Amino acid sequence: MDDSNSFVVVANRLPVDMTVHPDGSYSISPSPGGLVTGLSPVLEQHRGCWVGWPGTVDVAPEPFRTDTGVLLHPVVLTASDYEGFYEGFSNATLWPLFHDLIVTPVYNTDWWHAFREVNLKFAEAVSQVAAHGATVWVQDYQLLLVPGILRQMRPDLKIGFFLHIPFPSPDLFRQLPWREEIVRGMLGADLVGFHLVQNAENFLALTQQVAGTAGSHVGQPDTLQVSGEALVREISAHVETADGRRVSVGAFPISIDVEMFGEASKSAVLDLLKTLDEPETVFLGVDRLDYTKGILQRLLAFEELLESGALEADRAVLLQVATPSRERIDHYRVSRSQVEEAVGRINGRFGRMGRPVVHYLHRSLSKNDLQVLYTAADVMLVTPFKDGMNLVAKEFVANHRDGTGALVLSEFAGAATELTGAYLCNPFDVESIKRQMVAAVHDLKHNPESAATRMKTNSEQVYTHDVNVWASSFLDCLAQSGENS
Ligand code: ADQ
Repeated sequence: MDDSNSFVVVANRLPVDMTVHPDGSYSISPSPGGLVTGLSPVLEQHRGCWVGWPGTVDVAPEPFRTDTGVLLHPVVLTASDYEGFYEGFSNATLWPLFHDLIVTPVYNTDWWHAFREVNLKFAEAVSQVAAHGATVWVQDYQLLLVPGILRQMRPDLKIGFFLHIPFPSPDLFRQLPWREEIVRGMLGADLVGFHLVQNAENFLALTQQVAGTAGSHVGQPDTLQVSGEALVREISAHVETADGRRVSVGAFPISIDVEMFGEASKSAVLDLLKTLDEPETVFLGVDRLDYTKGILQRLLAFEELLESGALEADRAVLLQVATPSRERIDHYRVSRSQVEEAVGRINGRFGRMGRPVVHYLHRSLSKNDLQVLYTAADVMLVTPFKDGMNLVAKEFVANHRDGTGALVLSEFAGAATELTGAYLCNPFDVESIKRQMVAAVHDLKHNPESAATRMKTNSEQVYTHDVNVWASSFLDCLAQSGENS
């Protein structure tokens, strides 16, 4: 067997998009997203193998190796798997539930059955490719049942699970009609990892509350110990499962590959600023178009600041890049039309011919183009209602290691626990976003030293805690898990 298979990552999506052409041929291109951004460098280093869905229904290419040496093992999903498992249970049940009910989750038994079936498919695919005793790293909320299924199929494997989105408080999680099955699925892992201590604590509390894994079945977890300075890494507590295994639980805040986000080419930045008519202040938003990201709220804040005269339409522009996402789900369609209506309205009210105040792109950009935007921006707006971490915030600050620029960041983004030099706002309160936008612009203009100190604090944090620190702290902890059972 290929020695890559001693390290296997399994995620809903492969790090590529596959497009099938009318003549039956297909093409493959890299696909953006937080998970891909976080994991690609790690797999490239390990020359590991990635099991996942290639993004087209009913067909999948044979396993193949990427240019960077990662072996990709596609899993075939049918159109009905996609609807029930992905659009349904993953994104209309779990996603809103885990993001604190920003929209109401739908509980649908058919979707749950599809979720179970597809988790079984993924587990079977891993079971076929993983070498004896391999380390398997299961990613994210779409595969919550995979650790439990794999544990039964392949007790020889070392299994880690990492959740990329928030883990809600037990009071919310207990709404889920299939809560016991999900918790038991997660406890199939040797190590369950979250971004934040709060997420890990929610999970630990839940294991004691949910019938079937609680009380007599599960021992008291250890208290989470914080090791290191203000921030939490490599902390862990343990849960004893009904079958007497010891599952470690910890917090591992994900980060970025800083090498990829140095400053952009000066001439490309100057060209962009010229195209924008040399504004005094460039605000920037970069998100998947998702209702959790608070894009509309930041547009409203910008609009109100123009209306009140706190910002001048001749001097400020807002660039908003929104990657198309989950477009067949109602709430995503509604979000998109609200955002696009607001962009049109604001430009109608405050733009001039040839000089819009909001520049809006609804598409993915290359890392190079993103870098140009990050470097050109004065104030980055990251205003999610809830976000596991938010890598965009970290990418922006990595780009401003020289201390230029300012970050306005939601206090409900996981990144807020680490980026202590950000201008923190409450995205549910448009006044709060406005206040912090104004404070950031004011400091950049009138208090540049303080602004630079704040930005350097942020970038220092990201440069000293990059994606390699995240991956190696999780994998070291996984290697040690079970040793003291
Ligand atoms: P996401 O919700 O996708 O990730 P985020 O962490 O911001 O959110 O990652 C988005 C990634 O996609 C970034 O690397 C960004 O550069 C890229 N991206 C966004 N818009 C783009 C565009 N228009 N063109 C090209 N690239 C674009 C989920 C969780 C987060 C968590 C990550 C990682 O929701 O909370 O931080 O996983 O764990």
